[in-house]
Amino acid sequence: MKKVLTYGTFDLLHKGHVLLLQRARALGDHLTVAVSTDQFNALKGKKSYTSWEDRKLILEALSCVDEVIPENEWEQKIKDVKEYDIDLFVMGDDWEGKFDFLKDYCQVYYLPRTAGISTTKIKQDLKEI
Ligand code: C2G
Repeated sequence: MKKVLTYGTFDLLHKGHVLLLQRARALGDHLTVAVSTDQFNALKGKKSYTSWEDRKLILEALSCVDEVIPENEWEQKIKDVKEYDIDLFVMGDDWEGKFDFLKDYCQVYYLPRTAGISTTKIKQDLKEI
């Protein structure tokens, strides 16, 4: 079984997130999604509208997502790849190159981001309604 792993905040889940997750899942047989906790988001300088528990619930409802785990810190990726027996690490290409250190442990693949949509854009557009 080819196991895929990806990370993200996935706040206000939108088409860009779903297309990333569907493409990631299609590259293997099992997709684990590490979702940034509210505490880690604060470290990333992000504040989610949706709590970690609710982001987890929403992602687990997607047929392309097999498992959701917490992302608590930047440094957990190598441990996660080993612990969850990951074959392929996938991220959107806004992260191109940033996680190449994982190539010592698994395949690393960056997928094209979906243009024209982001959680930040959604929040800004909603302010203008
Ligand atoms: N994404 C995408 N297209 C968009 C928006 C996001 O393909 N229009 C992808 C991103 O490239 C990322 C994933 O969806 O792979 C999740 O995006 P975010 O929730 O914004 O995640 P981020 O804040 O980038 O956190 O340790 C890694 C971090 O946790 C990544």
